[in-house]
Amino acid sequence: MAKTARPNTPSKELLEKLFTTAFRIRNFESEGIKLYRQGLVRGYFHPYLGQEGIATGACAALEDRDYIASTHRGHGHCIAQGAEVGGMVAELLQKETGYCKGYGGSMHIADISRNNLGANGIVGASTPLGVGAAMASQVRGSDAVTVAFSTDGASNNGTFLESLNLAAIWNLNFILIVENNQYAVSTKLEEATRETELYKRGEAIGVESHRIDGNDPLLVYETVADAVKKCRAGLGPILIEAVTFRHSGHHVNDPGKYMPEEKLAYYKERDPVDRARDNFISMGKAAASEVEAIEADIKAEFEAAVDAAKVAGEVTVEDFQEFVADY
Ligand SMILES: Cc1ncc(C[n+]2csc(CCOP(=O)(O)OP(=O)(O)O)c2C)c(N)n1
Ligand SMILES: [Mg+2]
Repeated sequence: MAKTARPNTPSKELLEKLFTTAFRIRNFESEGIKLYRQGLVRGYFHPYLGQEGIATGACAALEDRDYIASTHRGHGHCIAQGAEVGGMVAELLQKETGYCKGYGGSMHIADISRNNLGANGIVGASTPLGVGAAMASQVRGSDAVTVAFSTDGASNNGTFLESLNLAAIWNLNFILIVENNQYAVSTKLEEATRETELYKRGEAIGVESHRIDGNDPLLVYETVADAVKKCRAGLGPILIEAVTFRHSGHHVNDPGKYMPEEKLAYYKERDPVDRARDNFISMGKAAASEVEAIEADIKAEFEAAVDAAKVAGEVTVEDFQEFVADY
């Protein structure tokens, strides 16, 4: 079950990183939604608001050689893995300077240069994709670890267990993080399964599994750091169920009326971004001026990204044909 012990005193550097990443994701999502409302973003947009602690903590525990595979709610994973906000905003605005030259949009941002295998629209796909990457690392003789971010909805999907089982029998360096936000669109988890403690799915097939508070970025970091160490020592794979809740509906056009107000209030009181900020101030002894400067820089970074994307070139069908031919 949940781990609460704090193995080491976190460094100020780590606390700053966690706060900076969590705030950058929060700002990207809040401001991105405004761009969507202005009609500048086409397609879907699934906000990661409320879940920032998971991507933030997990990716902070990884080294450059490690991989991630993401979901349809992927902006946070991408940012936490170090992506350029400029390329992400340009992708949302379908500009040629975007990560996928504007052809992918919100649900397909991949950043191969940082070993981010990308977001995708197929619920549950991150698990087999991640297991494939972990297998490739093993074949190459690398100790790289792959983290697949997955979801409560995907946990009832066949590939979830099939892939995790393969990772287990092959002893892959694979960490499956199940972001249990308790809903798949408007379907409550307890309507989708009898067993709502999802870490037990891993235990059932002999995989070390944990259930933690996903709204605590430091706890996520510590749990994933420990899992990474175990994987590199040949003790993988490991499943981590991170319990959380979205702050909004399934996507930007879903008002989320089915989400109980009391529950939303409960999770908002345990806001992961506020927790990262509080930790930075209390444990990291950060001054208010340091926090304000970080927030101002991140806001300015996003605004500059929007300005640049607005004047960047639009993609064309001819470019698309050439782009596809290149690959
Ligand atoms: C294989 C597959 N089935 C169905 C869908 C339609 N769909 C899109 S999102 C979603 C629910 C997602 O819920 P969950 O997996 O818990 O992720 P969350 O949105 O909560 O992050 C569904 C069913 C899909 N994209 N892919
Ligand atoms: Mg869900």
